[in-house]
Amino acid sequence: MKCRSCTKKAVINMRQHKLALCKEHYLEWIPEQVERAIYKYKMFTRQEKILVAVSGGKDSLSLWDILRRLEYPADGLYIGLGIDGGSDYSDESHRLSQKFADQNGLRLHVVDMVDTYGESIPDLAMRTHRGRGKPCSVCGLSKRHIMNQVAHDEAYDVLVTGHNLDDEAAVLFGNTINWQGSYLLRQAPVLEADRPGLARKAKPLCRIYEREMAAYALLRGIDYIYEECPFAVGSTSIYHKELLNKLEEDRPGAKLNFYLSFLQAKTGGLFSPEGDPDVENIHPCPSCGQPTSAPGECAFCRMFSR
Ligand code: Q46
Ligand code: ZN
Ligand code: ZN
Repeated sequence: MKCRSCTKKAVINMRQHKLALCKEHYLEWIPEQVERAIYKYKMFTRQEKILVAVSGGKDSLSLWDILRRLEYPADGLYIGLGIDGGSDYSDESHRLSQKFADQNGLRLHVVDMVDTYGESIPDLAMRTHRGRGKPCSVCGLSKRHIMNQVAHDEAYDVLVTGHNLDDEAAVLFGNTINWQGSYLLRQAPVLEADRPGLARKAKPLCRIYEREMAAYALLRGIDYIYEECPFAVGSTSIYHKELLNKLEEDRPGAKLNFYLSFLQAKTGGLFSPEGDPDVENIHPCPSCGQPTSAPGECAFCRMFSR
């Protein structure tokens, strides 16, 4: 297969976009897509102070790389969770985050749970008995708290995370099958800092497939941690990702469509019927008298008056 932009051999075929690209054009295409999302959702500008949460994984390190290439000045924040899991998960992810920062002359803030709060995430979970043996709720809570704290103390305008489309679609799927109304309302590519002490949050990779991010990291030669956090194994969100991958296999683009249609529905007033143009414009059809939101005659009458 050939690259769509030149005649070289394509390194990736994205069925969902009907697009195949060579290495060179792919490495240009990804930052362009990210730039578009930053602009479209008004995430941040080059004049603002940006803090990227990095975990040592492919998404966050690639995001940092992309922001740098797009000339957005961004510092990093690494949170040491103290998770070992037999593979020194935390130490290794710290090492790779620091290595990336050093290689690129970037500033990395490091907050270590044990050094700063005296307890690792697994120990904290054991002591507080939250989450029945799984430390994820304690972990999520701590990460949110620390990210906000650093953003506030160091006066960053925006806190940026490497959530990709697969992450966002899985969260959306979970929230939808449980009809978590308030979570659905708050799920967005950018969340304004609507309370004092909270930073604006943005997810510039929200429209990029996980597979596309893995290809980017690989082709850019970014050294990242391959293992997932040992506590992620068997999680509901991974199960939801697998379900969505099955859907995507049969219907390329289904994941992207699921997420983007949700965003569109939200702006269109899905959660507030007052703002819904379909509800607001209802009037009796001048021919048959049935209520309709179509301009002029209802769709049925229009069909017969043609
Ligand atoms: S929440 Fe849970 Fe993750 Fe924390 S304990 Fe690991 S899997 S890192 S995104
Ligand atoms: Zn090409
Ligand atoms: Zn507090």
